[in-house]
Amino acid sequence: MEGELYVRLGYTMDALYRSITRHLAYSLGVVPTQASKRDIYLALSYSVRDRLLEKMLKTNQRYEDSGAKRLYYLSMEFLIGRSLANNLRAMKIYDQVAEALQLLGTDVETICDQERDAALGNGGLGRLAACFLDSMASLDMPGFGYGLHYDYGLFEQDISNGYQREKPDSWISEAPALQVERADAACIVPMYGRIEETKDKWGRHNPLWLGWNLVTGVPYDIPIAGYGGLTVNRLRLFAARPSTEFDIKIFNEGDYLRAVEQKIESEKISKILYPKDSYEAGRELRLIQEYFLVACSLNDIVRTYEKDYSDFNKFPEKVAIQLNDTHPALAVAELMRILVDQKWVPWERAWDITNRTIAYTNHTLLPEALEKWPESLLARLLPRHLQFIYDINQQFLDRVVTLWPGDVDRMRNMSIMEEGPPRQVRMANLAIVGAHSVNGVSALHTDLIKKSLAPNFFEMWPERFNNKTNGITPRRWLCVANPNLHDLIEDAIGPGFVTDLERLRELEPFAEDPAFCEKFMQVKHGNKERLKDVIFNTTVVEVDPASLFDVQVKRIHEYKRQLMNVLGIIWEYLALTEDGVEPVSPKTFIFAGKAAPGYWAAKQLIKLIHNVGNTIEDDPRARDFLKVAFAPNFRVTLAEQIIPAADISQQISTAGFEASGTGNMKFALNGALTIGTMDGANIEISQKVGRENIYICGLTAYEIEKMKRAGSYKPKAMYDKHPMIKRVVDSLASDRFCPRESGLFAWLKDYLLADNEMFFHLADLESYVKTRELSTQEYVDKTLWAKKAILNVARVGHFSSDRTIRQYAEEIWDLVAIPPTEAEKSGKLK
Ligand code: GL2
Repeated sequence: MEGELYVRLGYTMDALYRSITRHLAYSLGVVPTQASKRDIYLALSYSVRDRLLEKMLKTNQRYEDSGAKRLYYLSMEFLIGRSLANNLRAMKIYDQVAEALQLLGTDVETICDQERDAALGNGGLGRLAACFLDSMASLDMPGFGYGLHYDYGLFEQDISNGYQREKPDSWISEAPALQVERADAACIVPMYGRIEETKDKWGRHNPLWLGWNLVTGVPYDIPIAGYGGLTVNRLRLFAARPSTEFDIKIFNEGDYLRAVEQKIESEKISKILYPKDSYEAGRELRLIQEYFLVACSLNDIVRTYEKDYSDFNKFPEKVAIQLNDTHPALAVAELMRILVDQKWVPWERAWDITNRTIAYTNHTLLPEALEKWPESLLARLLPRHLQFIYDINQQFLDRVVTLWPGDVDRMRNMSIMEEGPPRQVRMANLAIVGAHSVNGVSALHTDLIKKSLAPNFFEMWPERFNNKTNGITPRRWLCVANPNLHDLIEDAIGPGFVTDLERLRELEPFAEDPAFCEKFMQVKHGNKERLKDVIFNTTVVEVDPASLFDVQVKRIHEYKRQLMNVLGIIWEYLALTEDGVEPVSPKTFIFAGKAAPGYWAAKQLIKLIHNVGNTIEDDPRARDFLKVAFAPNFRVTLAEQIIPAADISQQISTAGFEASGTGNMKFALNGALTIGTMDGANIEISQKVGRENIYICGLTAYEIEKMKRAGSYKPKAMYDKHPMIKRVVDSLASDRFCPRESGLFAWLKDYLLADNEMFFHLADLESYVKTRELSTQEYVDKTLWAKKAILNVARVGHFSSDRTIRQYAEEIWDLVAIPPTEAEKSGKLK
């Protein structure tokens, strides 16, 4: 029936060809023979959008008819990357489109390559949100994303003489082809102003929030196609606009410039994504952004609910709100304000509704990332919200006092307000108090939340805390990124595993099948060949696909320890050139990642990686064995090219610092072997793939914690005792890697030898280098390697974001799937 269904859906090659040429003519005004690649890309995107929107309307109708509960995922970041190829795969029209494009004299890869990444996120947290949207749609769940429509996404990274240079990413200048502006659903957001204490007609305390400024939130919808293409959900991104194009009053007063200024001031809110990963700058505009997201989203959520219900009794049964980190924690105060001030729900009742609706995910334990905002700023920006925060805190602390009378330390610790000066609002405490569920993102991370981050809260509400180990969508990270591996697996175990990833287990017997191993290694080699070209085109470094590709790609951060990787490379370089120890296989070390623009140490590391690479390349004794490449401008699209080509995946954060990691999962799914510490989800990955199929090194989180508490980490003693550690560290202090910029890396010696070196580089170095050696030795044994790599693929099905989302749905949201009707499936519905 598939053929007939495709005709009905307009998914045949003919229909798609017609649709593309029609859009070329009527949306873009060009004839096919004169169309540029960009024209064809747009025409194809519009053709896809037509079909997606049709399905989105039907999906929405289905949800409405069912009266089902809806989940809203509030996130400051959605790191979508490109959409076109993903949508073609989801709708299963990739091959038809490929044929249609051939008729237009081009090919599908070239056209998909025209798309710009939607880089509306920094890293793991934003990409997780994107994977979750994909999973909710693929599981037919009514789950929707809410975020901000930034004009500028994460900056583009250029490398100049080894230094990072940032360039603006004007995402908006090439208007994303998929989005639909929904001016009809715009909302008004108040901010600033003052409180007037009044009494209502019964003489009750009735504070009024007056004199605010207004900003308009204009939604843009991006359709999110589930696999199979029948369920299409939506990501709604809000752009800030002035409440009227120009303030007529100011304008009429003849103050044209002030009117323009006010317009610019409003639009500033959604101008740019803050480029810090796991870190908060504490800037006023950032808080305004967070509030703007919360206010627009809740307005939309409440409005949707009120279409069907006249009171709020059923709100928690029909609405679930997930806070992606503390960034949208003001939702707690905003929902209270809407219920109490606008809907006249009594305070206690409103609190019960709020608490049963909202859930919070913590994504990091890094102290600098725990958001706190000055009370004075909140008092100015959101005076009414601050009153709600005071009231919430008072009620909460009253309970703490009842449970632990006289325990002042505990109260101080748990309070939403932190004593000053300056007094601050602790957003994590607000989120924990306001939510019925608090979850971590890996087993270790959740354990650390309970034991170190929030032990008092855990003691008070143990049932509130739970774990949801992260996952990744196999649609993007296998089907789109590595189609040849996907096809090879499908040939072996049959279709269906893309939506049921545990089925990859059926691959296990193939790890012993020489013919399959051979094909598997061929796919890897093909991916390495392709990456070789990408690297050459962006760096002019020429890498050899026959060498071992050892990859570390992620944000540059001290805790992720790119520096330890570099120390390992220097170790191997010195051993080779000074001690005559040749590595058993030639190796290519591939790095990529952005450093936050203000993060000096991270930017120095980028320079160090380049310089070490250059020194090795200039050294005839070394260049045939070791190579270092830094691929610039890491983003989703580059990850899709690098990950399928990796032999080794480096996941070497200091244990206890990486909440979960998700790159680790993407690499394992693509048949790379992990060198990793016992941190985040690495621990669970090692349990699933088996300790013999992963290279674990370094101290555990508890060992590190113990050493920290005892003050027993003495890196200088390690340096004195271990000659090779000494040689490696001293080489940094010399000008060996910076002959033209004398003294550039000298600081690293002091850094590494300080007792308070937070990330334990030298403590783990020897264990790390030994583990690397072992992995290189095993790499040379191709049969052994293929077997281990295949077993990694076969055993990481657990880390599908479908599994994660099912757990959220069952254990936190109480959300059920609303699958397509028979009529939708047959394509007969009009
Ligand atoms: C992060 C964590 O650092 C990372 O370990 C985790 O995998 C992701 C998703 O849960 O969240 N927290 C954070 O603030 N960023 C992350 O990537 N930016």
